[in-house]
Amino acid sequence: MSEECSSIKPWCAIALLDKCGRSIQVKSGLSYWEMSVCLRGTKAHKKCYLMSEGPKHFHEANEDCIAKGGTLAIPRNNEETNILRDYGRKSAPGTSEFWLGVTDMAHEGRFVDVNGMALLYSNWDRAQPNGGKRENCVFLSQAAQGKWVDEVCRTAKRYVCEFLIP
Ligand SMILES: [Ca+2]
Repeated sequence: MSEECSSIKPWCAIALLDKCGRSIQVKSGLSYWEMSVCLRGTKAHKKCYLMSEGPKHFHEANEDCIAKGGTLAIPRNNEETNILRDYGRKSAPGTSEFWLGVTDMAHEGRFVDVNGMALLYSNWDRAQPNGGKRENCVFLSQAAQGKWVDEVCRTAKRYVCEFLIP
């Protein structure tokens, strides 16, 4: 396990695998493949998604993910949306809504990710966003097949953090 993974992100690690995918010890002279894995949560390409323990307001959820070395989850394409939905169903059964790292707090109507970057992918539900200045945070709706809905930020919801892995 790398220093960075063990100290900052205890749920990600570099596994040393042989060509058959078996975990092996590091020995000098032995060839191996490095592979990123998620010890907790689930993997989507170069990120891990991790479900929160409980519900929080958007700002608290955002702070919690940052404190853990990640951000609120930002699905970047339909494949990531599907991975996130499957993971949400398994890790938080019965939870239909969880916060994503998408907001229009800074400029009403201009939704960006929590890093302040423009969105190259969005997945709005029909007639969304519709909350105007009152609703500046975004949740994923399992009931609406993973579509996005804007919502009052001071609503307590479960959330998923994402962690970029090596
Ligand atoms: Ca808004």
